Amino acid sequence: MKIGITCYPTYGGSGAVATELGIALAARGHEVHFITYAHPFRLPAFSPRIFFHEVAIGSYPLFQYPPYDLALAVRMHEVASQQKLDLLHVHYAIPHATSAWLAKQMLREAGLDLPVVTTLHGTDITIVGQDHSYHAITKFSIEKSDRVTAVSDYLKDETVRVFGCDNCRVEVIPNFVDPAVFNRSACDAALRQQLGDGRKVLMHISNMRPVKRVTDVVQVFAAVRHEIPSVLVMVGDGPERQAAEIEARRLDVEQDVRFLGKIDGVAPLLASADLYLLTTDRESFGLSALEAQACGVPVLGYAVGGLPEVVDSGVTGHLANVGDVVGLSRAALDLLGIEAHWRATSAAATQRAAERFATDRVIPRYEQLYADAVRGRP
Ligand code: GMT
Repeated sequence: MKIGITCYPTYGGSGAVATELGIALAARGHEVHFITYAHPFRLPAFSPRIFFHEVAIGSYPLFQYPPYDLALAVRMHEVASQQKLDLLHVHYAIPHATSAWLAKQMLREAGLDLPVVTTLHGTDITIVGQDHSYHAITKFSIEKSDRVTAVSDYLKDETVRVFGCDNCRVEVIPNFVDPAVFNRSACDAALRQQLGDGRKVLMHISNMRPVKRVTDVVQVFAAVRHEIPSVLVMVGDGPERQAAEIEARRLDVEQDVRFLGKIDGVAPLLASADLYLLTTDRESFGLSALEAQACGVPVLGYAVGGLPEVVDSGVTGHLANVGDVVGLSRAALDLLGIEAHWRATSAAATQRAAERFATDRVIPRYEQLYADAVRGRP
């Protein structure tokens, strides 16, 4: 098939999933066309059967806010007709599902039907879509999509609850991971040595928005650091990075916290970690938690949103109530302090990731969905 994919190209889970999906589809023989304003961060410079179409956003003195959603719709329309796309798959509803609907209407004028698949990822439903300024258009765009998927049962339920969609059948297709890439045994021992100097390595990866509660990560680390020689490796960047830095200074652990900034290839980093911390207060899935588990890294986080669908608390990690830093610290100390406990949890994490979320298990579900959408099957 010829598949158009639109996503945010910037550092974050929805862009990562969309890009990994495109790469996996191309590896299975499909032709994939990315349509977005910049090269997606996880996309290699060249891959067979993968093309990138940049969206140019015209400026004009009247435009205090240049209308990206319109420029995107124009580019979608152009790429779909020139490349004869079979289908458009948009990731993150706002504004991508709306632009896709516009492009679909424009193509209809030329007698073409372009099925649109929308994948809901998280804050497009749990935060931004609930903002009054976007609520009605988000609901409309979801209802007008030919197929809608959500990355967890939690997100599906939230979508129905928040939008009360009349016509939105949401299929849950979870995020996925390639166990050959996110693989602890492929870990570079030198990198591990460099990150931890023989100390335990705790890790967090995110775009550090307020929802991630990164100061909780630092607080858990400080409690661990008090008992066990360890370092905290913070990957990514965002508005809350400074708060995390200030918290590290306040707790007098700044010399043991390393901020690496945005790094695309996180597999070797995760494979060097001993514990992964994800303290979001409403994670719809937690892609980085899945990638950590695939690398045999036990995950500590909060038992909210879709994270319990990814992390089996007590088996592949530990989930506490939101804000229970003490509970997470205790769980971290138990895991790091008892070698046999860590080994069993690490093995269970790898197994769960491979058995439930391996790329080869999940991608055929998208292929089936696409085939049904193109055939117009319900
Ligand atoms: O929704 C967001 O916060 C942004 C989004 C992204 O683009 O980074 O992340 C969401 O999508 C990921 C991929 O499906 C999920 O793994 C994340 O859990 C989800 N983030 C949240 O729900 C906070």
